[in-house]
Amino acid sequence: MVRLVLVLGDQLSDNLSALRKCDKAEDIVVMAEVADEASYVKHHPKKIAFLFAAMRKFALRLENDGWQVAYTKLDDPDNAGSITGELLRRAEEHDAAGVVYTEPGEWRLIEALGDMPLKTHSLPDDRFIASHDEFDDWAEGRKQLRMEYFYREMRRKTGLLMDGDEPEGDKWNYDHENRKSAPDAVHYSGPMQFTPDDTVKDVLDLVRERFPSNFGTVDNFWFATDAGQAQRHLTHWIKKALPHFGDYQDAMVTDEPYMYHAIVGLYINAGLLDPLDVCQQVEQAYKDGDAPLNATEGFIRQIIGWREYVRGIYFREGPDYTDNNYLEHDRDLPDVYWGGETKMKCMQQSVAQTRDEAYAHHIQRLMVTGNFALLAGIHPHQVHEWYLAVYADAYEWVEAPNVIGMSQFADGGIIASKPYVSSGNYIDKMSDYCKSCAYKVKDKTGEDACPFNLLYWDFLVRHRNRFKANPRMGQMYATWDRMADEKRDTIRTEAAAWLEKLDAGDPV
Ligand code: FAD
Ligand code: DLZ
Ligand code: SF4
Repeated sequence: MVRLVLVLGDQLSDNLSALRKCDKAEDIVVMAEVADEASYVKHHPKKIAFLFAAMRKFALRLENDGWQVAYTKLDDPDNAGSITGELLRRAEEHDAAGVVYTEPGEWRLIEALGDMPLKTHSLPDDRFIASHDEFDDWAEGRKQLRMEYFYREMRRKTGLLMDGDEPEGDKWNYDHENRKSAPDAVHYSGPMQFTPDDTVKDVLDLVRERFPSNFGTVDNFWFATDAGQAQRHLTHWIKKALPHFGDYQDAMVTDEPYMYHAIVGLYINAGLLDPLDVCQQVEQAYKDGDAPLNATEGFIRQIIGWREYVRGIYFREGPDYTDNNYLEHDRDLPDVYWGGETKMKCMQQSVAQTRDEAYAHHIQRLMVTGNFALLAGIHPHQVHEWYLAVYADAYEWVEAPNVIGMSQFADGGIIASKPYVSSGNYIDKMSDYCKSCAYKVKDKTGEDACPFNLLYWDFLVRHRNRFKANPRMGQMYATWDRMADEKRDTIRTEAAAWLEKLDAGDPV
């Protein structure tokens, strides 16, 4: 009897386990643009357009390869509105025996598929390097789940940058070479851009019409929307930007949204690029003498280290992970995250490029928008929903550990050994933003004082009981204790007044 093969919007890979399991002569692929997936958060219009266009092209690719594909467009009058609704409709239509699918990247959907009144067969998503069992075996019995040690296992498993049993260059990690501050100029014109073809144009019209009030725009859409384009972009980046990726990985420059970053997260996460293959191509550039070791190792660590590690945490921690709120933060996400007026140049830059491109690089996400949310005490679930909505590469399995764990410390330290907080000093060191900011980064108090300076101390003092015993934070508390009483009072009073303005919706 015929089986349905579900292919989700972020499963657009030829070697997907569900496709491998089934028979193109007999079984039917089901793909559907559905309101439920498009609106469980208010996704950025470019993210929706990217996925719908890539889904439509992938469906065509499967058909050309001999598959029968039942594809439902968003505006199809018979569209059931949800993945499970579409599967039930298609099962009846084709009198199907059941559904085969590759495990989705979100508990919400895993649970919904498991509850369906249909025979289901879930297969592991083996596009990842570590299986759930491998991650759990590694994690079992460890007091701290630090990424670095997991990463070394992944190096051994993949053989990437290995010289026998030893790491290439005798060191596992070259991170200390990857912290150069903002360069005067960026010598890379950014990711390869693709002119919308007819498929993309149709989708852009649909998204404009159906999601007019979502934060962001589809104007100037240039993303790759099939595997061939994504590979062309990757080849271009390896040649033009990889050599500088390491050096300026943490740097931020005004009106340079991409720096030397790869802009491959959206393509890998949707299945257009394979993570191991990407790393092997990058390793080859190093072997050919075209990229230095610090850049190559730094990049490969992000993918086989961080990417695999956060996925492991997401599935290990279970569906309630996104409810964590260890620091009991309860402030509403302020308007500045939706483009509200602000004098803070770092926030303005990071949010504006997020609105325009559905992209911000790691340090902007962690040390600008994430840092600000943490210092200001914003409810982590609201922060999580913002990140899940606004970035083209965001799916819960990767976004939630980065936001709830790494950025907001809402999981109480499963991922991070201390909260990623900093005063304006760090942003000043790593960017040129402060030079043209209305606030003064050197001012610790006073009308023009950088809000990160005020909020940094306020955060530490508010949470002193939680962090005072953390050996990595002792020095910060010692500095606070050495300050004159009067200065400490001023900082706290001014921080409270600044937060009051934020809450009142006044431009900050
Ligand atoms: P590059 O900087 O060029 O890095 C290369 C690749 O390494 C990325 O494409 C990605 O696949 C991987 N990578 C790097 N860092 C991480 C990380 N911390 N976790 C997982 N993979 C990583 N990444 C997402 O893919 N989706 C998200 O929703 C997401 N949300 C984030 C939220 C916060 C608060 C933070 C701090 C980080 C988040 N990241 C997320 C990780 C990282 O910021 C993005 O992967 C990266 O910015 C994507 O841009 P890029 O492709 O240019 O990456
Ligand atoms: C993110 C997304 C969106 C916006 N729309 C769809 C869709 O219409 N159909 C679909 O199959 N997938 C979509 N996705 C991706 C899913 O939300 C994703 O598969 C789950 O969140 C699991 O990662
Ligand atoms: Fe951001 Fe403060 Fe620098 Fe302004 S002075 S850009 S608010 S860190």
